[in-house]
Amino acid sequence: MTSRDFVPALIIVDVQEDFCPPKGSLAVPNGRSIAEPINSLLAEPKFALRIATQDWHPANHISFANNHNPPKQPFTDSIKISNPLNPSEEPYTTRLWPVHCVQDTAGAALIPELDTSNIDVVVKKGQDSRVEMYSAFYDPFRQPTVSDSGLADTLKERGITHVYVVGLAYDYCVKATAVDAAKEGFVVYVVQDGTKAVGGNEAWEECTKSLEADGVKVVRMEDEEVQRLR
Ligand code: VGL
Ligand code: ZN
Repeated sequence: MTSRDFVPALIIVDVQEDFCPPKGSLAVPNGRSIAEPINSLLAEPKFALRIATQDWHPANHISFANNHNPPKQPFTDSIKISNPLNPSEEPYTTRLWPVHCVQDTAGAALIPELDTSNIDVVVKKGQDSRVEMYSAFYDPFRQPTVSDSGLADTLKERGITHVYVVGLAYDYCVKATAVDAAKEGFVVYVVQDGTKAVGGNEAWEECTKSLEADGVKVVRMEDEEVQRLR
């Protein structure tokens, strides 16, 4: 690959009913409003690959507060989880959520405002009940990885060099996906017009700093990184 190669892919993360007002169980404020900028990105001619992801949980998923005994409070409570294949390794604390994006339910559907006609690949993630999976690539465990969506292989097979990430939510699945894409060696941009945060302004600032520290550039629609897609 020479430095002049530009083979961009678009990854649209979890633009699903449960993450959008008015009825989503884990609605991100103004989540539905990102459909318009995302549709205009989808129409950019230079994308070699347009991917949508869906959070796609079994009903007994570990991230649902009511699956714990005694039941826990969504949003405020967290639990310590460790690698189900290697329980002494890699424990970390993860936040619990309301039931959301259960496989084959209306809440798991992509929102109808999204123009899905030129989406090439749909990646389903979070299907293993034992692990949380914010990233569209894999769960956070490495000794070993428990669940891999195959997304890195898909991008590499197509010769992708640059990845543009949008969707929901900025401070969770968009962030984790963008950081893993950078670790996989792609040049990664998050287009801020195409994303919203669960945690409001404070979360927004913190997330932007942490993305930049991990080598992801946060850009806007009018910036040259987006304009070069025309
Ligand atoms: C997400 C919380 C739980 C996301 C998914 O798509 O950002 N957030 N599951
Ligand atoms: Zn989820």
